[in-house]
Amino acid sequence: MTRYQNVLITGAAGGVGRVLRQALKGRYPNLRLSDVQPLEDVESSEDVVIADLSNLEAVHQLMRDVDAVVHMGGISAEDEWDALLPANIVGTYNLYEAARRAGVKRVVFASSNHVVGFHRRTRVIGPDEAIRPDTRYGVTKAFGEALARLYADKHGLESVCLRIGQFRPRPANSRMLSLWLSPEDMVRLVQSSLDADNVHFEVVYGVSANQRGWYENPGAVRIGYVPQENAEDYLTAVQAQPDAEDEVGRLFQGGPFCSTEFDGAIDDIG
Ligand code: 15L
Repeated sequence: MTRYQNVLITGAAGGVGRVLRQALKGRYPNLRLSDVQPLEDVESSEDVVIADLSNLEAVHQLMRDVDAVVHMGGISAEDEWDALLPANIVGTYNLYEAARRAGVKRVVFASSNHVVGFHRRTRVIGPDEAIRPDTRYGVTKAFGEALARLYADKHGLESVCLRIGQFRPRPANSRMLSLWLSPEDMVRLVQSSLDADNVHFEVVYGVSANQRGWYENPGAVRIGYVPQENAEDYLTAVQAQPDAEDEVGRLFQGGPFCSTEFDGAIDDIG
């Protein structure tokens, strides 16, 4: 028996969204799928709503009768501020505000490892470590986490913020030996986030059980997320890949996101 009857997935046409669309079908009696882009191969039984999250009125419509939201919508990489502002800042605000007004119980928010990307790879960090965004994109995800905390504390709207590592079918480079999140573990993570009891606000690192992981993950234990896959099982294939990391990227957890537009001083980044 699942906790929620009516679950909304935003960003349902994206890479993660497509996997969740299939995996959560049938598990939650009424699944609403939304994206700004059209979805492929829509079945007559699917409840699909095309909506731009930067339009508050559209988000209110989207939220009708919803119990829980899996918010995967928005831009998922570094971009110009003019693009990130409506998609990730205004869109996430609209989502939380509409959820509050609609009486939604829980939001699962797709945050990112790029909230903490400027921590060095020699460190193991937990959810309470200082945020160190490595991009404007990372800043928008930190904003989303702050918003989630505000709505949890002020309005009792529960949130699980997933600092997703690298979601890929298989690990394909050395950074993924620490950050890989397999599709099957992604599904486990979202199901645990939706089904867990006693959630107020959690930050959970969204990674598989990687031997070289960089995270302490007490939130994962609290929500009952038990990853099953380990990037180390693909070590030979990863080592066969050319090393494409640059001087900045190889030092920091955020990798190439740290290198983008970098003109700082490496030694000043503690
Ligand atoms: C992210 O946050 C992105 O959404 C994803 O596409 C990857 O690029 C990943 O980070 C990464 O760290 O490589």
